[in-house]
Amino acid sequence: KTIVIATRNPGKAKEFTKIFAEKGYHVKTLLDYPELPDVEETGKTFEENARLKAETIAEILKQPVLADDSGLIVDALDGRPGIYSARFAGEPTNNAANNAKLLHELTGVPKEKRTATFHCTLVFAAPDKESLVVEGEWSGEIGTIPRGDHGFGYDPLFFVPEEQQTAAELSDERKNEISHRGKAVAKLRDQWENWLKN
Ligand code: ITT
Ligand code: NA
Repeated sequence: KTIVIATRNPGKAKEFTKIFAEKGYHVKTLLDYPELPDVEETGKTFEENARLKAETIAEILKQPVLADDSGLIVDALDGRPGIYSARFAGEPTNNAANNAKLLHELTGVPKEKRTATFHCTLVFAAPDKESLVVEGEWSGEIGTIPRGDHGFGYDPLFFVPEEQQTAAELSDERKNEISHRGKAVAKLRDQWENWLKN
């Protein structure tokens, strides 16, 4: 059993590989298909961008494809970087520069105003089917110093009050249990095998 995920983000690829391995699926990502095009994310919402990625690649491969569009919504920044999280500090994605820019923009903002939410929209597309869409969110606070070396992206700055740790200090297993992506995958699990059959 193989599942194709339309991502070139190595951090996402690693999380999905682990999540689906537990369900008996082997994950392939676009890192395994270097010949496939980069899908331009021209949408205005997470769902539009996830649809673009999943539906374009499903059409090319003629098989079911899952895509993830995700990002960090920071309240003190009126929701930025949001759908632009990967390219906050410019293209190509530079996680260190993104984190530095986030800290810089929050200079002087007190702890109680540093609330933020990770969002994940997953779209599962297959040729000649209406796509399946699920989402998950995870609330936290933006710290002032990066902590931890697990995970990827903004994880070292995303403090989770319930755990008293940043997302990058959590084990990979724990992050997958409680993260925006983990929650979205849990919803998908309830629906996708039926959806694939119909
Ligand atoms: P693909 O489109 O190829 O999947 P991408 O990195 O461009 O890769 P997105 O457009 O969905 O994907 O951008 C998501 C960005 O949001 C990602 O690069 C991180 O900066 C951030 N992000 C999403 N989920 C995250 C997580 O679990 N931990 C840390 N940062 C995350
Ligand atoms: Na992207």
